[in-house]
Amino acid sequence: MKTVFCIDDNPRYLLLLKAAVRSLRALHGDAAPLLCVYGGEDEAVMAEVASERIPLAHYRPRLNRQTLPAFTHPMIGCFLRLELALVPELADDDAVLYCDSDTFFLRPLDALFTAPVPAYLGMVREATAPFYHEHEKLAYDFRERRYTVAMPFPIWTYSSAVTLFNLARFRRRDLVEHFLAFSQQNVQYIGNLDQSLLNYFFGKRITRLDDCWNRPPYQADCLDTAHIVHFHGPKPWEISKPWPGDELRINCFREMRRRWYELLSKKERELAESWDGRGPGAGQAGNFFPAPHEKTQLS
Ligand SMILES: [Mn+2]
Repeated sequence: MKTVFCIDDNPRYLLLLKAAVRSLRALHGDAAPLLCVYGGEDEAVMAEVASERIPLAHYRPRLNRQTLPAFTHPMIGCFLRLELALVPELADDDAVLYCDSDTFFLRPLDALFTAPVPAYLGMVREATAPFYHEHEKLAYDFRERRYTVAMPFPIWTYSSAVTLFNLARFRRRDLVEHFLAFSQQNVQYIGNLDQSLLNYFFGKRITRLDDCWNRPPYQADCLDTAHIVHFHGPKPWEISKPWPGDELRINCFREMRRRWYELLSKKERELAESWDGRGPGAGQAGNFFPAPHEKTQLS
């Protein structure tokens, strides 16, 4: 099964991607199947991805600056993962493992790749309480018919940072087209962008994956149990700036940061260190997106 990453033009994503891919190759060999889906137009980014020998799919997403409202534009790259079933380079793949670029691989992925593919998609639950949304249902129009999606109350939040997509299922009976119509017409009602769209549309059809497949460094058991580490919240270089909300640089953060830096060259380390304390910047990789209905959301 391919491991798939999505990036846009933020240089921070590019460095995160390189580290993630190096950690994947360290565990699964140089020939580990993977793909980087790129939603931008910058030749320099494409050249850098190629120099790391990462197969690239240059894809123009349907959910883009023309079709989505302005408030989503700083984080527009997060929607790319929702369209993987339409990416031509994945046309022969029935299932893929999508990973955020702010992940890296600590232990092998075999158990995930050999398990039955989820009916729709598989994700890990976030360590937050279930909640009720102010909207009981959301609706969308598709091919001149109106459809209603009941919110899966109580809503458990699954993290979209690591998502095992059953692409064959998404392509059947226009499911991906329905989902994109729902996404485009409801993005203004949801709390946390791509993640809420997946959580609300698929709801109870989401297959829960074991926590080891998406473990944040601030969890005490991250070092002992994680197969995939996810820098949920502060990114590895963010050590001096106070983090809004809860302090998340605890438990395994320092150790995971150390291991992540080990994946970089000296020049790359200096580049990452230069980002500390510089603030989020446009299209930042360390999104902090305040959600109206959910507790602090961290990408
Ligand atoms: Mn993330």
